[in-house]
Amino acid sequence: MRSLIAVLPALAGVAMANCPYARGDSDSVHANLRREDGSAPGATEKFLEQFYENDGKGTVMTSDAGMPMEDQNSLKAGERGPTMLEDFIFRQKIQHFDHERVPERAVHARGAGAHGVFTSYGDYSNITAASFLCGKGKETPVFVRFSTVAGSRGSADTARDVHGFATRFYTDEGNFDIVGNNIPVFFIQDAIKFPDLVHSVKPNPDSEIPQAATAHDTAWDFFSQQPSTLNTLFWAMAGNGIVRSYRHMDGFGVHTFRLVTDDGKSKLVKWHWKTLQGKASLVWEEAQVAAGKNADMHRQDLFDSIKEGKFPEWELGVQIMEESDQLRFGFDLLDPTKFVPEELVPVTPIGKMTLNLNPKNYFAETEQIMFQPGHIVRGIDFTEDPLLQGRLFSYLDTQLNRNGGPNFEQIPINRPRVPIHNNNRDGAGQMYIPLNNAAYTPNTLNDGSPQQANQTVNNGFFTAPGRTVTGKLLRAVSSTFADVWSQPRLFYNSLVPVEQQFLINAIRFETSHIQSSVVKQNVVIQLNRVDNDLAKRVARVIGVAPPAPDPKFYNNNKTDFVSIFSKPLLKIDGLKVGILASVAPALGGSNSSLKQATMLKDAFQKDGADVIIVGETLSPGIDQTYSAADATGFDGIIITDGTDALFKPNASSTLFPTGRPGQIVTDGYRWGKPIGALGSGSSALPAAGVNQGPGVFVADSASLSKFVGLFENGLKTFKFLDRFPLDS
Ligand code: HDE
Repeated sequence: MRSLIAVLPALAGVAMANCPYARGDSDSVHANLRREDGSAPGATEKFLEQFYENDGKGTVMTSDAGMPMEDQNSLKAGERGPTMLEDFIFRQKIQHFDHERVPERAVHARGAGAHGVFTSYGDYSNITAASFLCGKGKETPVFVRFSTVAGSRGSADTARDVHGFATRFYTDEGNFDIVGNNIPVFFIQDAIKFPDLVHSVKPNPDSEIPQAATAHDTAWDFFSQQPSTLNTLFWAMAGNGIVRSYRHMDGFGVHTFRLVTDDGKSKLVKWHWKTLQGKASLVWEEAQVAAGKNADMHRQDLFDSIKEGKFPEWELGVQIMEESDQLRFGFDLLDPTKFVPEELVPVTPIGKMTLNLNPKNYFAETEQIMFQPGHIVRGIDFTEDPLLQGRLFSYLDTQLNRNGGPNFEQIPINRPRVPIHNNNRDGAGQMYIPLNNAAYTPNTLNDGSPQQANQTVNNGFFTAPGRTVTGKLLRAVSSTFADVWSQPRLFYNSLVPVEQQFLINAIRFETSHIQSSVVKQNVVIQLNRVDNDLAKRVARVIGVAPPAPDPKFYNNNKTDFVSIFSKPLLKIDGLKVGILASVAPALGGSNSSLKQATMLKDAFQKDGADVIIVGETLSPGIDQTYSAADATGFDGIIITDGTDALFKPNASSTLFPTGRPGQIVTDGYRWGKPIGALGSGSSALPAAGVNQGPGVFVADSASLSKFVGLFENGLKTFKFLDRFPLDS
């Protein structure tokens, strides 16, 4: 009795002390919920709160099984080892570490994601029964993951590539994913060719070179043997392949889908995400340098913008077409290598998406989100597009491979925001404790539950009732998919001359890496079916005979919706202005330069731009040194008054590599960025190779506010195209 009394308070004490160690302890979690930009937690945090682990502050280290312990030294036999097999603490820690990785995505391995909210502009029940679109102002939580395609998880963000734009809507009738890209077309017309496409663009099997690049023989061998790739290839070789940031690109569902009303009437649609920042792209050399200077450029841009409360936004729109329109436009709406020019079918905006919350843990959220085109909801349906049909298998299958078991929908980021009831059971990592012992349908022992749901009963998903499919079984491409050359030409015709030049330069760069003369020749044959001038300009550089025109392939069609460089940005939010100052008196620098830089910083920041003041040393007021700064980090560059000595060619100092400040200005100018110079700073321009002209803003220090206004317009123009020479 005595001993029991002695033990009980002790046990109670242990239990009390253990409380704060528990994962998800509520006080710490609430602290985690506070948003970095100061705004209130939204529906997403309220849902995820149950999964947030506390940050561990003030707690005691435990094993995974909850036992308080130390983990800094293994258990050894004697001071000088060896380690004991008995050391379960060592084994658990190392085993968990050994299994930290899951297979990276087979494609789209490199990416970044964010949470947000989608708001419907109206009640669209006249075209779809989808509940997230059935009310003006209706909000639905979303998670978006942007990506590149070919590179592995650690590859550089600015590799030239198609970009993924995958959106999960956590609707009140289940999860709906638009697993799209930033290009409205795809390389192939049948999913069975996807492994061929991917094997050809991935690094060579023997050397595993090159990383995240199509500039090699196998890719162009496939492209030229499979000309359905040409349309997507042209989009990717133009600015869409090297975007300024994820915020500055559009997204597309690519395939034609169906919207279906409650009473079963269907329309065909193409999904569009239109960036409300405006579209912007890098130039190739800039993208290449950025890959070395900041391989995380896009990931960082997204994370920082959201952290600073500059929430990126996109408008969701649909091109709405009738079932009878399938062959109306001169191509087949089931062919994913075709886009519908907006002149033919305008995009109807139906809602807005705002990304307003960064993940709290990259692996748990961004790495573990598992999208599927098969995540669909009532009111939306597939089409017979053979690429889409194949994707419906591939994504489900690949998630099983990545997760190692079938319960991946139970992972917090994948969980729907509605209760789940079905008879799927067991499997590795089952997170629920099912209580229904009649795990089959039909049953009487569980009152027939869970009940079935369909078009008329319980608001269930249903296939559009009007869909009919008949035909002989055959392995062949539809004859309605045959013309693969008109649309790359339409795309090419629609670019301004400098953009056409960029595209040609890109193809020249890529094809210059081809070793096989047969492949080079085949590439020129296909390019010539798009445009003879383009084919000749490429052929000249890669040593292939110039081809004769092949007019039966050519058209003069154009669309106004594909050029990137000819349109100004809509906002300057989150664009980076580098203000070059000098604080080292030995170089002629002074506090007045820093004072001016600070005044400029205030003015630009008020209008949404980010400002980085560059100086020789990280003294107060300086954000970055000349040792670290680079033109790839800035969308516009300004030289402050009194700093000209810094920009002399070969200006040297013990504080930065020789010539570095001037190189920043030279590169920024060559890459088309707005350049500003104040007061005597303007005398630095000629030495840096900057010619007066569009996008070069020179002012005296007395007219700062007018200068800021002009420079901000320059940021919106983004790239000054007259600086890029055209082939003569
Ligand atoms: Fe994908 N694709 N894909 N794809 N795809 C994958 O699924 C596949 C296609 C797209 O951020 C994989 O979860 C096949 C078109 C995005 O997590 C895989 C075919 C479009 C993402 C897969 C296509 C896409 C993927 C790899 C031809 C634009 C990243 C990991 C039929 C409409 C999603 C994964 C994320 C990812 C297969 C073609 C977009 C292997 C078989 C067309 C944005 O399942």
